[in-house]
Amino acid sequence: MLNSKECMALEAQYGAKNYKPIPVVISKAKGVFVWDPEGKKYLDCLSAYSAVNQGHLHPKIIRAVKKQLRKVTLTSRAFHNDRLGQYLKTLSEFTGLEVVLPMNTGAEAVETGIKIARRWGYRIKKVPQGQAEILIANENFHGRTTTIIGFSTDEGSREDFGPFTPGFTNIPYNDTEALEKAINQNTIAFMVEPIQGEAGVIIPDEGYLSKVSAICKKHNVLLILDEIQTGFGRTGKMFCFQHENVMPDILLVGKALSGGILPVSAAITRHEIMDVITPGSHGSTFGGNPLGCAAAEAALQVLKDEKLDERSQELGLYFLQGIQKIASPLFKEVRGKGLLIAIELTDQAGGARQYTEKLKEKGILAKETHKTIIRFAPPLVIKKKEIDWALSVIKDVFTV
Ligand code: IF1
Repeated sequence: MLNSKECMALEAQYGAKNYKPIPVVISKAKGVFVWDPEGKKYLDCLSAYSAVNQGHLHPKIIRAVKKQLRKVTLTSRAFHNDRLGQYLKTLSEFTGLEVVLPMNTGAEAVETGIKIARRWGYRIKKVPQGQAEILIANENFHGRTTTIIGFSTDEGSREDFGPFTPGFTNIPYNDTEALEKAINQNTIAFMVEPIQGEAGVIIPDEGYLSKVSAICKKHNVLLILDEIQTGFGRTGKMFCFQHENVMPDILLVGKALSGGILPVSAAITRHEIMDVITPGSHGSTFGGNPLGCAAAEAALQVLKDEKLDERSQELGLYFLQGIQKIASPLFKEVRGKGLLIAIELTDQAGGARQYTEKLKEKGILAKETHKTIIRFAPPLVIKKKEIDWALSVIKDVFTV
């Protein structure tokens, strides 16, 4: 078995340098904890960017996957498989929407949402060919494909990757007036994150989503919610839109949909919208594969059985208030919803990276975003006493 140094050296030599990871190698995980090859134990406060909300290697999900591994893993959609239908039913009922298009990664779900919306725009809303326009928020993060980064406002993500796909217009986030002003007769959709993750856990004003929803309805514009990061209990409800009693026209999900076992994502909508998708117009070799379906069905069951949305709400508030109480002069703001929490540091703090590295030394894995923001998003199965321990470490690291 390789030690941490050897693992990192191999990555450095043979891997593309598209990441700058915290210098820790994870070789084993269980629940909220991970271990490095030397046996050092860490509390995972990132959850693979909210993909392991159910905790690492959840026994019920692992059991379901193992069972499926003895039967069939991949059929392609050229044939039916005996897991897909039941899974689609479970997911549509779980979300309150009607019909699912299964994909793998989050970015693919986003691309799928864009394709559904455009076809709906031309065929149902009757926008002139080639004129469909989708509104997007500034500071968005929806993935890494060339189309998606084309409407990113983050230079690091898009620099020298053009030319980009036309048909997208950026507007300010958390600004319903800007939304209403930007809508014209060719606007088919507004795609938005209910909380902006990569932007630094930016929580919009209360009422934002419900106003957005009303504006979209009024102008016959589809509301596409990207809940790839905020979905499945992360913010204290199964979906972030449930905080405001709205319903998206198209819901995009991924990450924790499979409990972190496999890439499983989906675009979910109503029949009247999904019906524009016809045989041959979209698909994926692995999308809807029986192994992914088995993992996802079990992952959804775990969320329900263990009421992870309620846990997230309750323990998230406890964790958030605990960090706020530390009241370090290095904190500019501590904010969060459910177990999606961020500390924004003052400019005097000198950058977040030194603190994420110190946290790592003391046994907590968290990741900085945008130089001054540290995100804490542990698996939703975290216990109060583990949060208490985390709070003592955070206090230690930020005491000046
Ligand atoms: C990376 C952040 C998280 C997402 C939303 C779609 C996708 C993501 C709202 C695409 C993915 C990731 C990808 C990851 C970093 C990460 C992230 F820091 F960028 F913001 F989660 F916090 N919509 N988010 O957050 O999903 O195709 O990756 O499955 O390393 O790029 P994907």
